Amino acid sequence: MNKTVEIIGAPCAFGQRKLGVNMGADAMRYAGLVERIEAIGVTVEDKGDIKGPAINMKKYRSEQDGGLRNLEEVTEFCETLCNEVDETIQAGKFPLVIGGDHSIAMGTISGVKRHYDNLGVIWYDAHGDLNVADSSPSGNIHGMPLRALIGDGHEDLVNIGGYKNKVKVENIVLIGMRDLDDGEKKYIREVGIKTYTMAEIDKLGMKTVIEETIDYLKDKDGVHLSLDVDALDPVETPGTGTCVPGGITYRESHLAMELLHDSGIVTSMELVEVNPLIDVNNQTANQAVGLLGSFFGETLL
Ligand code: Z70
Ligand code: MN
Ligand code: MN
Ligand code: MN
Repeated sequence: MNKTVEIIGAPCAFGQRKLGVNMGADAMRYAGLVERIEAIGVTVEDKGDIKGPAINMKKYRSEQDGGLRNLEEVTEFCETLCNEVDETIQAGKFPLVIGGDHSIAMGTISGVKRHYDNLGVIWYDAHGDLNVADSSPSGNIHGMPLRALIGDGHEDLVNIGGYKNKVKVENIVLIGMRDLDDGEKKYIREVGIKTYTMAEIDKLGMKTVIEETIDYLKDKDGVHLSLDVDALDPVETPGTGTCVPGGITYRESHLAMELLHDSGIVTSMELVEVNPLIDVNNQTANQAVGLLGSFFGETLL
């Protein structure tokens, strides 16, 4: 990485119901994130945390907000984040957003997309995050960000940053899928999103999955990597709110980060859903920092 990496903390928990994910950014700082990237010889600046609305976790799906939880808070958080990310890219720096729950991707990518006409997105996650209110089993907005970025869902979410249609379906690669809701499966098949479920990862191996992903996105003018730690297997990586067994290993994830680093195609990144209150000895944040080390060019020899 020859650019300065600018860390933006996004302590948002409004996209789901488990408090603690708002402490994910600090858990990664405590795990040595800045020092780890500096040790590679990359310049890092920590911009600190986005100032969002005060904690106020609603326990209900609001009829008024189309069955969504904390719509106003998520929207406000994402609007602020969008502008911060925009500013970072304008300053010629690489934005590394650390969450926070995955609803923040609507803020990150809305800011990123202002700078690219044809943005590719890698969604490394157990989940598709492709719900709209009607297909959502939970009303949790962290299950909806990718769909809102495509242009479907509540108007407030779709229009974050003051414009809509940020991500084209043909520019997305889903990796790690193993907990898709029925409406999401139907949608993925209908519009034909490039998808690597756990079955494909097992059959092809992570090396081929990432090589094919790089090849698929190589002509885009920018690529955003959105890494939800729940893509990883909860036996190794338990500190996240929606654990799904049968996931990607820490070691496979390292390989993915190393190959993406070597390709040089990724132009922005976020790492989300680390929840230190659910974790064991901060090991999930430690692993997240390890993966970020590999992503920014750490080598074993
Ligand atoms: C489910 C929903 C989800 C993350 C869980 C789960 C969504 N599909 N996303 N954890 N990061 O409620 O929409
Ligand atoms: Mn600012
Ligand atoms: Mn997610
Ligand atoms: Mn997930």
